[in-house]
Amino acid sequence: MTVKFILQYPDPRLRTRASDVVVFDDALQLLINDMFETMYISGGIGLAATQINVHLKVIVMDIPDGIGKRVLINPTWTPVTTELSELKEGCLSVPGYYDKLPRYENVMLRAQDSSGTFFEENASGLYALCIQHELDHLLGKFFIDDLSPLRRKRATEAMAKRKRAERKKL
Ligand code: QAP
Ligand code: CO
Repeated sequence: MTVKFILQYPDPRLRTRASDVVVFDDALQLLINDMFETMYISGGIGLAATQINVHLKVIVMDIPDGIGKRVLINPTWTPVTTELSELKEGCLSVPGYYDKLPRYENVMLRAQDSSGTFFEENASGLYALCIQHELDHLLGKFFIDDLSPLRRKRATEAMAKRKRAERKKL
């Protein structure tokens, strides 16, 4: 297993739209393993292949609160209720920045597992939020895109501060 480099906002490669997975082979299994390894080392709960510069519809998650590990291939979701969530979200590609966005509290997930079998699942709370966040990555979208200019400025400043701190370490 290999820990991959996670692209950092505003890397333009994060804007790439992912393609469907059509072959469920050993290479896909290797990619999934590397994604879990990369996510765990970085202390994340969700990672989209886009973030390691692989532009396929593959997401891994390990959600606390009893949900656990998930592999989502070619996923889609639809809202189940109009209720919105109030949770803060973060992103391994924008470390150190957390914010609340309007997200659905309940969604229906439809995806394939690592062997290509379709499954459907009702998701709520943190799991539903993570699905919506990670699916955005596959579309080349980003959780800070829709923020007000003021909050986006805060996010950009948090990233710049972190970059300065990293340079000092070298
Ligand atoms: C997406 O994000 C998510 O800033 C997954 O310094 C997050 O795993 C969906 C992380 C929250 C729903 C709720 C962020 C790690 C991890 C950071 C992550 C950081 C270290 C983010
Ligand atoms: Co993210």
